Amino acid sequence: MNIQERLEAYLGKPVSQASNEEIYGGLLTIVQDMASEKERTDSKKKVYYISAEFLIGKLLSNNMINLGIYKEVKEMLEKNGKDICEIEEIEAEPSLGNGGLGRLAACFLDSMATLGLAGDGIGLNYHLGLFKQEFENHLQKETPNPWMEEKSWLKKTDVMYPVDFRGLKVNARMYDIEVTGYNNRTNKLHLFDLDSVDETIVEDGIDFNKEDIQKNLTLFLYPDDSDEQGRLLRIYQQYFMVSAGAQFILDECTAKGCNLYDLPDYAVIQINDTHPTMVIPELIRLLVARGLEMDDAIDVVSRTCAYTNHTILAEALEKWPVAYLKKVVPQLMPIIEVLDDKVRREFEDESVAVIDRNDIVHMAHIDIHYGFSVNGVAALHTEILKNSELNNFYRLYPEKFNNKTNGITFRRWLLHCNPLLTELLDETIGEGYKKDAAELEKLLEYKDDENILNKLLEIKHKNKEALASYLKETQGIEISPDTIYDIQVKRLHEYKRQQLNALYIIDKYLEIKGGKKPAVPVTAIFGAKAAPAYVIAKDIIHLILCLQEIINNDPEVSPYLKVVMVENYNVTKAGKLIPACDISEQISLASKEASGTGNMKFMLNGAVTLGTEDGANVEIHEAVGDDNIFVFGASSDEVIEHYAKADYVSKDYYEKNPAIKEAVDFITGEEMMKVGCEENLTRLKNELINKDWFMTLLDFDSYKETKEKALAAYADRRAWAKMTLVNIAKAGFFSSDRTIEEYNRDIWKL
Ligand code: 26Q
Repeated sequence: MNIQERLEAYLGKPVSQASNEEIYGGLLTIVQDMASEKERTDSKKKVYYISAEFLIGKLLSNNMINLGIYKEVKEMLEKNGKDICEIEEIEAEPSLGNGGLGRLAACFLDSMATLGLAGDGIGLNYHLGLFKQEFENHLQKETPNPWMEEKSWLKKTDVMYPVDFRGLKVNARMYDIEVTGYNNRTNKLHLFDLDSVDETIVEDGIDFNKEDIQKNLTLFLYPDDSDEQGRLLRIYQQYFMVSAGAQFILDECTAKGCNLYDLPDYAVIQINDTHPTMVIPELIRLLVARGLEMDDAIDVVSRTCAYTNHTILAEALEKWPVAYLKKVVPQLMPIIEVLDDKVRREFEDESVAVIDRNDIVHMAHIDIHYGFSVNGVAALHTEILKNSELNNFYRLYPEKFNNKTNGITFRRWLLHCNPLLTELLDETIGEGYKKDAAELEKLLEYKDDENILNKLLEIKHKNKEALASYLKETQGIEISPDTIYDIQVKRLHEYKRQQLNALYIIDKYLEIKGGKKPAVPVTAIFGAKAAPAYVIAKDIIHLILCLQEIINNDPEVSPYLKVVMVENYNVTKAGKLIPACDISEQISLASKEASGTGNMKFMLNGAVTLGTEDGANVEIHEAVGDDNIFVFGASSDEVIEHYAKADYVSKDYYEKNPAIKEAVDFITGEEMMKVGCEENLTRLKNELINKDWFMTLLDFDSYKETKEKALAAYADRRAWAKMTLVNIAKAGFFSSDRTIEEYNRDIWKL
């Protein structure tokens, strides 16, 4: 049976007479069947990538690409008067992650399956993904984000594990999602859930009763900061995940003949940041319960677990009060005490203790002492871990530390989201790059080829047109594809400095008002969710929305400058924004962005980076050379020194630099007060003048100067096309296939 016959057999009618919903349902079933008919990757040793987040995004098209049927389905639908894009729209996005860390986990699953490595994901089946963002009165409003519909990718299994909390026993049920590799076998993503979760307890917005664990355990994915009660619930979630996960791992391994002492020959557990760290004491507990001596159990687990660090922001390193752990998982405390004791007997240094003098458990310290590998996610990040943030540990265990620069899956971030560019690449350099990303370099041979350069410009223009119509349809905002699309999309955080971009926009607005018109008009596009409890981040969103209102409605300015804040930025929207981008804004304060992965997606799609020497930007800079990137700002060494000396005073910049003063004052000026909220804007302005922890004003001049250079460079279309080409050609290193090969070579050794 071909696909059409298969689909019609399912539908019981011709494709041409079926609704988009029916076709979606049919395709989902067929793809699921095809995936489960595929052979599973298998080997004695297996990776368990355990993570509180898997930001997998919509799966239909991705799976069809990986199974090699996308083109056939697309053409079959066309023949029957149907549009594959409209069918994609039906699928709800599983937003089971906050941002970079969760999306990385999803890219890694794709690459492990593609490379034929036995590697399963273990996580949680949140009923509601990261909140949906709506804009109301220029403010972010959060609403629930359900994704599990009648037809979804989840397969309910009969696999259940008991999980004990203080005074409460529950059962974790395993759900599976098939992970298809590109032209290869499949792996699985195992998501644990509780049968008793009750979605009706969600009240107004995203509030809910936090007491009844049976009803709310896997109800929500936690946005990256929350209140007291929320934090307690995080411990419940984390333990639920690791306890069920650990039991599952032990079951699988013993079924393959593992005698528990040889667990490291059967399993390697990659711990994605500290969220799953309790898997270490939990595994030890389970091994002891199965008859191992404590010391043997600790030794076995220490040779099985490896830890990835994704952040150097001190406030993001998880620390749990002993009192909390006692309240939720008292059975782990004796083990954590033994782990602390061993460390204290071996090392005098208080700073490497597991439990500190204030009775706080440092989760990362457990990972480092009791795991065999510690990795950072970009070269600079790993150096900072070794030389400052985790230096005390590096001196104890230099051999454990290694770098694994992040990557992205080209199947989603090129083949799926940019079919025009994919086609051009296929015609120009062949299809080898789809399995061996380094082959993209073949494109360099064409860097003076007029024909290819023109085609790159044409493709970008078409992608910009497509984005313009999408934004018109979804948000009623009109933008012109003949302007420069300057895009900053990522979570909203002060360190990522959307506020720096906003200050530049104010400065530009004032210049245009003063009669200085830019040579090429610019469209500044943002997309960002702020954690609901993160006040200043929400104020920054408010600022951008007010600027959008003022600037787009000013007939004097809007022909030269427009601002768009895309609502509810998620994986799906990323797929539409990234291929249309000219300038990729990667402007975090140097030393703060561990890696970034959006920077890689933009580069791969032919955008030119405007960025600081931070995270993987440093490696992008190295790859493309000085001529194909715009770099600005204080270096990470300078920034680290400012923090050490505490000598950065933002007020000095505000008072001594008239352009800065004017832009900052504008935040609470007359125009803004007409559309915005005084409380929010005043708070934000004061924050910038009196604190500015992430040194926005320090980098303002250098940002402005470099951004002007980038905008001017755009005018020379041929030279710009060449920069675009070099960026695409050099993006191969940033394939997650390369990253995963390195994990396997250095850590997993499958
Ligand atoms: C912590 C406590 C309570 C609730 C939530 C959290 C929480 C959740 C998510 C803390 C952190 C995160 C996410 C962190 C993250 O996404 N880090 C990013 O990881 C990317 C992949 O390595 C990097 O590219 C980014 O630089 C890094 O910011």
